[in-house]
Amino acid sequence: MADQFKNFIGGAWVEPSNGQYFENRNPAKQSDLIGLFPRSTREDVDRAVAAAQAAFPEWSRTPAPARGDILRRVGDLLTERKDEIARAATREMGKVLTETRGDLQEGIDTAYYAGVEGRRLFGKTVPSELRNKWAMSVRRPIGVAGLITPFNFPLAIPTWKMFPALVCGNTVVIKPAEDTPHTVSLLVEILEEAGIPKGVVNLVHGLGEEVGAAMVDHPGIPLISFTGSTETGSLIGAACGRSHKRLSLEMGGKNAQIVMSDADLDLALDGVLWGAFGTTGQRCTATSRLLLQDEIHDEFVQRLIDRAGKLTLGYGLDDGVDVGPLIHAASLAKVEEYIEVGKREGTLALGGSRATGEGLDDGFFFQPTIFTDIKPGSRMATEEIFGPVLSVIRFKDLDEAIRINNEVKYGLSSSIYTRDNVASFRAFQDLDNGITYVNAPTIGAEAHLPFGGVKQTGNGHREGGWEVYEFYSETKVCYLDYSGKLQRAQIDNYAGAPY
Ligand code: UN1
Repeated sequence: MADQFKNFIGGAWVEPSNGQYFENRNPAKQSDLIGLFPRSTREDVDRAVAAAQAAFPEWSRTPAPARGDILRRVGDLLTERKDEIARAATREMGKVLTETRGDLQEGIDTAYYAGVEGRRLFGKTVPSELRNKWAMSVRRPIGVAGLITPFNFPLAIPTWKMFPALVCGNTVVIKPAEDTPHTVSLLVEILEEAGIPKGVVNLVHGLGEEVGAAMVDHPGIPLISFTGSTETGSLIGAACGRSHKRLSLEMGGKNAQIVMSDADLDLALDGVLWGAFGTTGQRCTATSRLLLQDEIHDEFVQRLIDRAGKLTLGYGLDDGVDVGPLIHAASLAKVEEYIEVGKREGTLALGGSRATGEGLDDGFFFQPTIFTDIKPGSRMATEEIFGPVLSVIRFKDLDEAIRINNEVKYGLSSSIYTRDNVASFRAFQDLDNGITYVNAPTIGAEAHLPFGGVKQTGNGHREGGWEVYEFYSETKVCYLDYSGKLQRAQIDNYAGAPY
């Protein structure tokens, strides 16, 4: 009998109101059933929101440094259980253990950053234009934060959203991806152990179109943070626009690594292998376009094919494995569709098929795949695939590379390999992305810097770093007039002035 997991509402682990569950299986070994998770409904969301609303007055008045203290304890507990939770994350998500350990570390970094931020949460004090009057701004919590998180960073992304929300004094309802519910259950266990008060964090498992939709529609949730596809983000954006909810969207990417002919090619090769095939290409920051300058194109492609062809596929908990499976059958089917598009639009230079053989047949494995001769503007050059598929595009000079990089609707990350300072600064200035790396791949954002993209990757907000604290709090401006008389701004201070 498989383990049956629960929701966490109002400080108690509870069954879903309808008694329904869904299966969570290992994407590398479909016969491995991890557990049954609640297939919750609107009623469960209602209960979670009610619990979060009830906890809000006390939590929002708890001093921010005390809220931060709980998150420091969460950081300590995550550190103690890092390996165990990383293993659970690999089992349900598929990426290799080194990567899930990195995922855990990103959560730990986020916890300690948030812990300290509880002692900052700066407002501003500025001079008033009037005598004997004080003017300043402070940050206030908003209410119940609704968090909807994806499968690809099963621990880090929930922490990016939850910890800043909590430090700012909000209470939380979280719905993790249905592919990776176990990791977030373990995170919530840790929050409970660290002493988070009842109702401050509520976990509702279920499907996006059921639980996620109920959260987006819920009048008791004034703020939604979502990471996932641009298509789903558009639906959420429309719904939140109608009800004037505060919304942070972090969505698709079509990230390019540019290699100039003067680059350290060994370094650029390591970078693209990690950027394109790490996490099986399932990062919003994954490298899905490789832009090569004419002079080095042929040599680089050859070396890349040699190296990529040697990557070892397998179960992420086994030693020596470089690349895990795709997350589920629908993702495999989507990648297979793009292989057909790629064959029409370019030349298949490596891979292109489902990976089979010993240890692979029971999972959603796909060969690292490279297409060359891809033209800017084509589907392979512009659409997000979210799998181990790399499109190689040739360019003549930096201006052309910049133009190609920018010719997509997304704008998350970009990378350039060069030894030329001028090219580096041109890249910082002209590439239309939220993040640009020089001599490093398109992945690898650090928890203490703002994370997010321009154009249709996002809606102007950032996660991580110092900026996310603005998203999770509202500015309140406070004036105190101790002059003892009515002072009219803009009027009395200019009375009698010659201008
Ligand atoms: C994502 O791509 O979905 O920069 C998040 C990175 C990670 C976070 C990625 N630190 O690749």
